[in-house]
Amino acid sequence: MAIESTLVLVKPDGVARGLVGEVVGRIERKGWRIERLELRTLDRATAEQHYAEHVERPFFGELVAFITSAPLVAMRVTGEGAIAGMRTLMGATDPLQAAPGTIRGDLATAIGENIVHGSDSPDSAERELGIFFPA
Ligand code: 3AN
Repeated sequence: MAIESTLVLVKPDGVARGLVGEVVGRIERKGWRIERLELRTLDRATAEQHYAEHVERPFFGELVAFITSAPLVAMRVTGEGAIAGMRTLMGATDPLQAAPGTIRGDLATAIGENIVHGSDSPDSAERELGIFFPA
């Protein structure tokens, strides 16, 4: 497995619930490195660019409204197998299906407020890191 970088977001629900430390702690204890970390409120254009693959989905408007509603924490996380590994640490998209021990399985109940985002492939990671942390 290669050293990879992925984009992780603690979404507005996670920040509002005081779960930034919990998510950061799990990433650090896993052994990955946090190379960039920023608290910011997304503007609409950036949010639409980030979620471009979901533009046709019925929940797109809701998704953009939510992600721009309050500050989030964006991170560049780097380490062995970090892209797929972060998805495992997060758990399934629907927190009620997510395994215990995962972030979503332990800490969330609603699919629209599932605390974290992590890039789902090397291509997504490159695209999303370019949006949040352009060189
Ligand atoms: P993941 O975040 O696990 O990669 P995606 O990419 O399928 O999941 O969905 C992106 C985000 O869209 C999810 N994190 C979730 O907040 C939201 N979402 C996904 N499916 C639904 C749905 N059926 N209703 C409302 N929001 C959804």
